[in-house]
This record gives sequence, structure tokens and C-alpha cells, in this order.
Amino acid sequence: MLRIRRFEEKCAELYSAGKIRGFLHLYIGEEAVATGVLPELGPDDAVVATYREHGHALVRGVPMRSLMAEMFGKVEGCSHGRGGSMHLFDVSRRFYGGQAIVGAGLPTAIGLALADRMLGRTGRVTACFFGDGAVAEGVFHESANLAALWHLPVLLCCENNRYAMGTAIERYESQTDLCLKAAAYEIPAWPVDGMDVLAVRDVARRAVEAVRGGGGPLFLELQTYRYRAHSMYDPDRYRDRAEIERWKQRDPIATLAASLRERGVLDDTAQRAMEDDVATEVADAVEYAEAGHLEPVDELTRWVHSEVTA
Ligand SMILES: Cc1ncc(C[n+]2csc(CCOP(=O)(O)OP(=O)(O)O)c2C)c(N)n1
Repeated sequence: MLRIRRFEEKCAELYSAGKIRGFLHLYIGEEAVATGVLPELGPDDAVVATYREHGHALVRGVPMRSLMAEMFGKVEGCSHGRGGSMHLFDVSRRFYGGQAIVGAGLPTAIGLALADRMLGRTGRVTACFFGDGAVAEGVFHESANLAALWHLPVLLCCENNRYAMGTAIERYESQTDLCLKAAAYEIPAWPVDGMDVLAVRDVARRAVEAVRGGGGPLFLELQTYRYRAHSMYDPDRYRDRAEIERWKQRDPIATLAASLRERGVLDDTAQRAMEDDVATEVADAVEYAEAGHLEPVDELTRWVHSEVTA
């Protein structure tokens, strides 16, 4: 969680300095979700995420260097500098995005799970992360319907941070209990406190086991909150400062640290060492990205079409 937070704080700084361009959506406040769920998956499982996916990529094991290089648009980046913040991709880790279009990851995940089924690769899980906003889209309903109908091994992880850009969930959903939406398709749906990493881990463990064991799709509603604006361009005028402060009281990193201290597992020295390690890793990633290369212009059409050899 600390790696995600410090990485993103640095990205925000670099964005303001003009080093990172395009769009940048921060996950700060939501770290317990990716951190709780992803370690429950194995290397053969697949992961699909949205444009708020730096944390998912980091926890999935994509090296911070290649993520930062991607932010800078350098060829050393995980998407060869073509994707930027919203399109992190690493096929070797079965990390399939980084999807800029709301809900677009859902049919991709359904397709990955269907492919596993058709190729006889049993025991594999596809985890798909998406926001509460995606549940209001037709693509969620089509995907949920097919996942249930075909009994596919997908874990649907809805990151309910209560806002879709500048619109609060009560203003765009007729039914704000998102578990009921999944239940309409006969998909078991469990609400989880998405600010508590241990709670997320426990529920995710049971959910992954159930999906892997052939139980069909499962829906987790991870109730969380983003502290920062929707993206770096958003003036964030649609919500009350007091609301943000209330959620910060339940900060996932501070809460876990306090609980570990209470149990005598963490002390000042260990916490400082962790902070120092993360600071070193972030500084190294920035240095690597700065020293990276922009793609030569004559390579711009490379990978636009597959190269067919006779
Ligand atoms: C199909 C589509 N419609 C609209 C947009 C513009 N848009 C970008 S983010 C967003 C809100 C999505 O909210 P949510 O799914 O809750 O994710 P969050 O940003 O809260 O993580 C919208 C409407 C888009 N990218 N794709």
C-alpha cells in the first residue's frame, strides 16, 4: 500500500512539473483493494483493470521502473511508451490493462475466462476490476449475464468509491446497493470494507477459492473512497471537504500500521525502514524513466498492424 501511495504522490508531482503528460487518475485512498485482492491470485490467473490501475500493476509485480518509464512515454515502459498512465499492460504477468473506456475491461475479462474454458485450462481465475460507474453501463449487464449463463471463472471486483467523475452514486444509480445488481444475474455478491486490507484479503481468499473451484462468477463490492480528484484535470468541486476528511480517518495504511503496532509487529524503526525502502525504489524508478528513450518517429507505425511474413 505504501509503494502505491508514494509512487502516485511522485507521479502527481511529476505531472505538475510537466514530466508526465496526458491523463493521470490516482488511486490514493483505495490501496487496500488491489493490495488485498491481487496476492490471492496465482501467476496463471488473469487481471484486467481500469485507468486507475497503477496500484494493480504494482501489486501484480510489474516493476516500478517500467511503470514510471511508461508514465514518461518512454520505450522502456511496460507498454513501450505507447499507453501511458491509462494503458499499463504486461502480458508476461497476465496483466491485461489499463482500459480507458469505462466498462471495457468487463467483456475482455469474460473473453479471457471463456478462452480458458475453451482451451481446457481449468483452475484459472480472471479478476476484473471496475468502478461503480461501470455498473450503470450496459456492458456490465451484458457481461454479468454471460458470465452467469456460461458459469465462467471470473471474479468481478467493483471498486465502489461512490463517485463517477463528478457525479455521486445517489445521483446516477436507481439502486445504490450494487450487490443487488449482480444478484439479479444469480451471481453471488459480497460487500466488503474496502478500507480494511485484512478484511479485503480474507474475503478475496474465499472468493478466489470459490471461483477456482468451479463455482462460477462472483461479485465483490469493495466499498472504498478516493481522496484525490477524479483526475489531475478535475477541480473536485462536487463534494464536501468534510466527507473526504471523514474517510481519511479510516485511511487503509494508517489503520493497518496502528493495528500492527498494537500487536507489537511494527515499531518506529521498522516503519521508517519501510518508508526509506519505498523512497529509494521511487527515486530509482524516476531516474530510470528520465534516462529512458522516446520512440523514434520512424517506428510510429510499428505494431499498428501485425507484420505478416510470407
Ligand atoms: C464508455 C465511457 N463513457 C464515459 C467515459 C468518461 N468517463 C471517464 S471516467 C468516468 C467515470 C467512471 O467512474 P467509475 O467507474 O466509478 O470509476 P472511478 O473513476 O470512480 O474509479 C467517465 C464517465 C468513458 N471513459 N467511457
